[in-house]
Amino acid sequence: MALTHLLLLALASLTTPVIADVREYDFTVGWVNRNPDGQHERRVMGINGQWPIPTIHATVGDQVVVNLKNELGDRPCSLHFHGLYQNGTTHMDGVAQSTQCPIPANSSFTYSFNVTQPGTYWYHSHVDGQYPDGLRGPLIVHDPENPYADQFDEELVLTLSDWYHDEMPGLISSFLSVTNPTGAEPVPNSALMNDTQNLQISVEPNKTYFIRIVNMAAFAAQYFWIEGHSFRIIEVDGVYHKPQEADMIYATAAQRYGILLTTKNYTNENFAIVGSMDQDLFDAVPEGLNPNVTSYLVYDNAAALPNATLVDEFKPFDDVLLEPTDELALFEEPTLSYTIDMKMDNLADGVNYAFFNDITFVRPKVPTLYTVMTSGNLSTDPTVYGVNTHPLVLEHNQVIELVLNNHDPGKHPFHLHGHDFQVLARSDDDSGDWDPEALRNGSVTFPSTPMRRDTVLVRPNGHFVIRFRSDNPGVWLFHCHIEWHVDSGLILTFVEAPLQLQQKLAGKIPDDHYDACRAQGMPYKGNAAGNTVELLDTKGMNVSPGLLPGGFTPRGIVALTFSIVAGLLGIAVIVWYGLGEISSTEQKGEESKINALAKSSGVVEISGVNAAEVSPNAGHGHMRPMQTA
Ligand SMILES: *[C@@H]1O[C@H](CO)[C@@H](O)[C@H](O)[C@H]1NC(C)=O
Ligand SMILES: *[C@@H]1O[C@H](CO)[C@@H](O)[C@H](O)[C@H]1NC(C)=O
Ligand SMILES: *[C@@H]1O[C@H](CO)[C@@H](O)[C@H](O)[C@H]1NC(C)=O
Ligand SMILES: *[C@@H]1O[C@H](CO)[C@@H](O)[C@H](O)[C@H]1NC(C)=O
Ligand SMILES: *[C@@H]1O[C@H](CO)[C@@H](O)[C@H](O)[C@H]1NC(C)=O
Ligand SMILES: *[C@@H]1O[C@H](CO)[C@@H](O)[C@H](O)[C@H]1NC(C)=O
Ligand SMILES: *[C@@H]1O[C@H](CO)[C@@H](O)[C@H](O)[C@H]1NC(C)=O
Ligand SMILES: *[C@@H]1O[C@H](CO)[C@@H](O)[C@H](O)[C@H]1NC(C)=O
Ligand SMILES: *[C@@H]1O[C@H](CO)[C@@H](O)[C@H](O)[C@H]1NC(C)=O
Ligand SMILES: *[C@@H]1O[C@H](CO)[C@@H](O)[C@H](O)[C@H]1NC(C)=O
Ligand SMILES: [Cu+2]
Repeated sequence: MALTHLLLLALASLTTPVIADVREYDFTVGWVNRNPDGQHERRVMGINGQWPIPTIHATVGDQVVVNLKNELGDRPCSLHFHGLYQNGTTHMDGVAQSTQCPIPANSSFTYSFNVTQPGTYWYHSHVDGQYPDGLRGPLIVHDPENPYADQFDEELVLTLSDWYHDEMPGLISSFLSVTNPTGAEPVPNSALMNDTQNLQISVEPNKTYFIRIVNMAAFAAQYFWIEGHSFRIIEVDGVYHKPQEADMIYATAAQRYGILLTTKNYTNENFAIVGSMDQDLFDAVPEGLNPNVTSYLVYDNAAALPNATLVDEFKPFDDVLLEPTDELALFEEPTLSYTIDMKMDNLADGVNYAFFNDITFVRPKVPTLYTVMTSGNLSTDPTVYGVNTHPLVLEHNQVIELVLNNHDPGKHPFHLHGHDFQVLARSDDDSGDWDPEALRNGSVTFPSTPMRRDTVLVRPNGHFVIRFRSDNPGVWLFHCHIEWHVDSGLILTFVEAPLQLQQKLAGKIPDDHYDACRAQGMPYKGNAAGNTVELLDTKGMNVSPGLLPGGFTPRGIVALTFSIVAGLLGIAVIVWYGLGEISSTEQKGEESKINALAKSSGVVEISGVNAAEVSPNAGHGHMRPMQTA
């Protein structure tokens, strides 16, 4: 009897692949002083007095619990676990004013979720453009069933980052300022590898290392290569792909690459590992900036550390060429295809903002998830979420296609929360908008097993086409992962399967989440404006500043600024101050006043303000409902 019991137990343990663990982390977020580039000491946001902050480790199937205490003193924080699907736990996604209220100073908050996907991820603050001040670190989900497990001996984690000597709040206010009408982003002071420079990585000959590379930058993509070595890419953004040989990769902010590096059988040389920030992203490269960071692959401690050799041309591997290991086929024709035209432009406060279909993101008063939970069957009406969250309500289990046309000369890495997506097409620079005609006449075909990841680059004045399945009810942002553009509004909100979400989460959002709102007097019920009675009445919601009178270009603003400085256009000064006062994001209405002022001054040319841009459904003008196949 006892024997059979034991036998059964033994059998059970053989057939149970993994025993789920609870990985519990107590994180006190506070300030520490560091000087990671050796040029400037500053305070950074650490955890438990540590910086770099700890790496979160888990195994597929584990439950991760993070007990967070905010000891930043004067500001809120939050943690987002980048790339994790949070399937069934969208309230743990960590996005202030989307899935929770920011965690106020001197309070605690618990994140708890199950990890269902293996791979290389990271975690970071998702409030007030805060993570570049240091609150970002790797999150690794180990995989007992890694299909490439027999091909490597050891694992290493290597982070890339850009680095600023100044703190974000000051940088953001000068970036989003009337004195920066072209929206020039602050340029980082240096590049880091593993939050330092000149890191020595000791390796043994004739071994294969699985290196998990995470770019945690605020802004800069990095070209990355290892002198004298090529490597095989096997993972991007947590998704295994069939091994492809590469000499160099291009990792945008928020992207991850898992590579297999086989060391030489014998050598007494050491090799430079180089990261080089993509300076095309910078409007102007400051004198003396070193965009490069070097580490060393050390085979022999006694040998010299070589200086990196300059390369003339960057020829990174094209990630779109990868094929996922699971061979997941191209999703069927979408039930919803949404075309996003993105651009940068100025609003009436003179500040340069970023737009998807003429909408720049402004946080709602009530976190969008809480609006879902308290709006009953009106949760399927985008109106309740407020125009400036740019809500797109998705039905459950549909194929969703996004076509993004970049009407900006910059590169942008776009990230979707709660999913990875198939990348069907991604154009070169300056190839203009996606032309659906090209599909019909057969000049473009989509790959049959498209590459999948959660963050993808769009090239200057180019486009991409991606698809995902709405199989994860939740509130998920889609946004550029350049932190400056998050601050200037390059975000939209997917409200995915809100009715199913209400059922799944009923009674499941812990009380400490609501406490965060209560402690700050933030509403957590009703529509975007906090109206719990008339859900379709969003009066009082947060909106962006009004439109700039037509004809006002950034160049015009610069010219005007100079005119003011020169004191030549007295009347323009009046217009200028008139404009400058309208900085509140609390309702428009000032628009007509600006137009009147502008008209009467005769300084600005009026060329027709597009009223459609502020209508609540403006964002839906580009939605192309499609026949279900
Ligand atoms: C948090 O506590 C610290 C130390 O007790 C105090 O200086 C600070 O003002 C508090 N912050 C807030 C927002 O209450
Ligand atoms: C997480 O996994 C545990 C079992 O390991 C399960 O009891 C719990 O319901 C899961 N939570 C969610 C939100 O799926
Ligand atoms: C990089 O830093 C992480 C911790 O942030 C550490 O776990 C890892 O070992 C470091 N990698 C190398 C190659 O030293
Ligand atoms: C390299 O390692 C492999 C096993 O991984 C072994 O078979 C081979 O002999 C080694 N070669 C040298 C030159 O050490
Ligand atoms: C290392 O040795 C293995 C077999 O021992 C051989 O297949 C491989 O080509 C060698 N690699 C290099 C870089 O010399
Ligand atoms: C690297 O460059 C520096 C300065 O350019 C030089 O002093 C040093 O000798 C070089 N090191 C090697 C190993 O060539
Ligand atoms: C950084 O590296 C690139 C590529 O090798 C090179 O072109 C550039 O001159 C380097 N810049 C500095 C300041 O060393
Ligand atoms: C919405 O819900 C209410 C009750 O909560 C119900 O009376 C009404 O019929 C529902 N409307 C729709 C369109 O389902
Ligand atoms: C297909 O349409 C695209 C876009 O309209 C056009 O550029 C291309 O030349 C056409 N190709 C063929 C084979 O007709
Ligand atoms: C979420 O879980 C459901 C099953 O509960 C599954 O069908 C779906 O594919 C999952 N979605 C994601 C993105 O993990
Ligand atoms: Cu961007």
